[in-house]
Amino acid sequence: MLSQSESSSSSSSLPSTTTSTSNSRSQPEPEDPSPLPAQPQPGYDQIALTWPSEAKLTLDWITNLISIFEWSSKTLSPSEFPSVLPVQVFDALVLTASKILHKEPNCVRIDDCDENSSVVVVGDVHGQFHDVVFLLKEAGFPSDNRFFVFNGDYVDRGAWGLETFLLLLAWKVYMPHRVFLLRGNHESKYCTSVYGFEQEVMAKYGGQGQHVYRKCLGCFEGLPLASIIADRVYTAHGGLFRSTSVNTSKRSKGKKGRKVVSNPDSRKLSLGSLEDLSKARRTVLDAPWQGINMIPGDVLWSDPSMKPGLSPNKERGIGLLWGPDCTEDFLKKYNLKFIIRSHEGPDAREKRSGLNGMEKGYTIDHEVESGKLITLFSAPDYPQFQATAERYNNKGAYILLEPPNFDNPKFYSFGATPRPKANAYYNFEDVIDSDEELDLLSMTTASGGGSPSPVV
Ligand SMILES: [Mn+2]
Repeated sequence: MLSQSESSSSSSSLPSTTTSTSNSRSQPEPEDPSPLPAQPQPGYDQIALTWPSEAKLTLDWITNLISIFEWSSKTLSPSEFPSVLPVQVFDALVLTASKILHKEPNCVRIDDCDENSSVVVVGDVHGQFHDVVFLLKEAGFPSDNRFFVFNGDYVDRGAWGLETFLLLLAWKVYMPHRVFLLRGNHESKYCTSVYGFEQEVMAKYGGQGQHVYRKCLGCFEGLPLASIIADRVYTAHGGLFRSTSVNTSKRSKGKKGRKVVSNPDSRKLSLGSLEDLSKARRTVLDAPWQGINMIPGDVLWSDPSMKPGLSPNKERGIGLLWGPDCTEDFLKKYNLKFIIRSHEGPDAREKRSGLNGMEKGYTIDHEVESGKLITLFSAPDYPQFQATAERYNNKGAYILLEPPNFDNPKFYSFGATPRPKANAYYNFEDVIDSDEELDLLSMTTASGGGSPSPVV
């Protein structure tokens, strides 16, 4: 094994080993060329992927996609990407996946796992394609007996967001009831316009870039927000969310007997229910930060706190902070044992006093009577591009949930896979490292998504 596992009850002990990987270099070095999927010659259009008839993807099709993307990422310039993934094949893949995703509920329930099954949970991967491939090979590919839940943030910052997202969509199409892709805050118009994915798409598809980018945004809107695994584990990118039910005590009778609803902003925050979550409108380009449809913003952007209660997440400018009491209330109410959320890498954790760092790829944030809150981050040596010479050298991690109850998580940490040289698609020297201090003005002007929701 390249990595070690440990149970959650001894989370502070074992260091992870990384015999085959390196995360101490400051300059990524290209790997030796891997075995080629075909014989790419000058004029490599013979290795262009084709869409199978009746959209019947196979394991061979996906392993070929991986090989081709590994090869193209180290051999071709970004503008040559359509020669391996023609826009027609992109269209077919994204359309097929979008149809499946849009039909899923806001909170997908994974309850057909049995005594022969395991469930792998994955945190942020941020365009680090080679690390995702390593993770999939290490954990084992999705199969009838191996479920995968990805907690979002597939794109941005890393140079291969498109390859990463398309690979995961291919798995979704191939095994729609085994692979679950949840939305992250970066699967949005605002984030992708600031942190590189939009520029990556334009560099790779040129004149067809706007079309490709729009199709990706449409697909992002279909991604579900949360999952519940085996009735024991809740997962979401950010985490918990507020209640939307009207608090009747806040209503009072007006002089002429009309009901007066108090200003929604002054309404006291309370923890939302799974019913509230099921009713949220998730098909928004950007999660609104005000108005009546606040749950998507909470689920995608919130962070845990050591301070009890629910409060606005002022650092982020959107979402909530929730305390251990809220974790306990949520777990107890739904008879759950774990919350697994993601969203905070080593850069974000560096600035959060009272919470552990992200060196191992995961942290236990709350330990309460009913269970625990875990943060899981799966992008090692993150961010790929960094203005300072000193790197975080963080490991990524994934979690394995096993029968009989799927509520005794095993943690697997792993180091970074060598990356081909690549240029960043955003100005990483100017853009702040984490998502703090969300620029609400540019969010509003970028897409209108931040403006108050329309009346529904
Ligand atoms: Mn995030």
